[in-house]
Amino acid sequence: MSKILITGGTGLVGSSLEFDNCVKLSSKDCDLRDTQQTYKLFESLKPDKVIHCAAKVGGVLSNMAYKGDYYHDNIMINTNVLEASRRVGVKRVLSFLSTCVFPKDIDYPLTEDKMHDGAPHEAHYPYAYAKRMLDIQSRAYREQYGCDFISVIPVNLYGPNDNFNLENSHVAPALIRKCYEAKINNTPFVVWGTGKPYREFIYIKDIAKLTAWTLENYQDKGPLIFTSSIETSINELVEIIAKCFSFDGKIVFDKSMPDGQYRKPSSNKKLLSHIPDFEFTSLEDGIAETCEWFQKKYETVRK
Ligand code: GFB
Repeated sequence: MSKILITGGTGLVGSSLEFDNCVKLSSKDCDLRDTQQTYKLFESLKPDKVIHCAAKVGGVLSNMAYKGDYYHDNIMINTNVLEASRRVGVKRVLSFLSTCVFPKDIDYPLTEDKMHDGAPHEAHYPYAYAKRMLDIQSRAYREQYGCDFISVIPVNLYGPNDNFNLENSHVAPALIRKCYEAKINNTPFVVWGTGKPYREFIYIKDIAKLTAWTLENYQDKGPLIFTSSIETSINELVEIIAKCFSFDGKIVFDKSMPDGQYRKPSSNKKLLSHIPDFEFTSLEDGIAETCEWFQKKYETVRK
């Protein structure tokens, strides 16, 4: 049976993945920014397959505040993980990118082949370029060494085990926490920006299923976008979350906070050409499950 190594094993994606004979790494096991530590670890574990989820991640404000860290940490982690995998002869690496890799000024919908066709949005360009290089490194290693390294591009993820920190989390976990706390403290529910931007969201349980399928079955060389292609405005997300907590208090839009990119609609044409009958969890159901989980685990969630 193949031994599967999951980097970022305690993060939102890594914790959702279940395989027999799998090792989940966290930053406590190894600092993947450190080349020698990474090589040593891969030499001792000698995995057959790697699912590379480890990254420095965060929401729009954190990406804007820590540009150097987002670039450095991600470019080091990615370079080290792919090179260590090549050195120990890993048979397949599946790396996670993000739809923020795509160019800012480009015809919509975003498709896999448009990744390098222009500059990414300025709010997250260091993270975006570091993630784009995963695609370049995978392609270069495939062409020079014959490595079977692929990548997937999920839209905005959410679900249990997310990071609920208000400064550096993504929008869904941030709004779940803010709405819940506004409800129990009888205070306003504060939303960043105008509420007008659109995002596509994907539930973490759908990501787990799609990842398992891709690791075993995907035979294409290029990246694959994971999305239902349904756009939701931040306003609509606010309403869904407010309904889950029966919140009927005041909702305030803090326009001093950034909106980030207005839209980034992406195509699931390629995904559905491989898995035509995949059933996505609706945003209403996924958010309801996440709110229920959050309420139960409130004292111990990552925040
Ligand atoms: O999820 P998010 O931080 O990142 O923000 P991006 C999405 C939208 O939600 C923005 C709004 O328009 C925010 O203004 N928003 C409203 C909030 N309230 C909040 C809040 O309390 N917290 C947060 N965080 N947002 C990230 C990239 O972009 O997407 C990353 O910066 C990564 O690099 C990630 O790719 C998936 O969708 O704008």
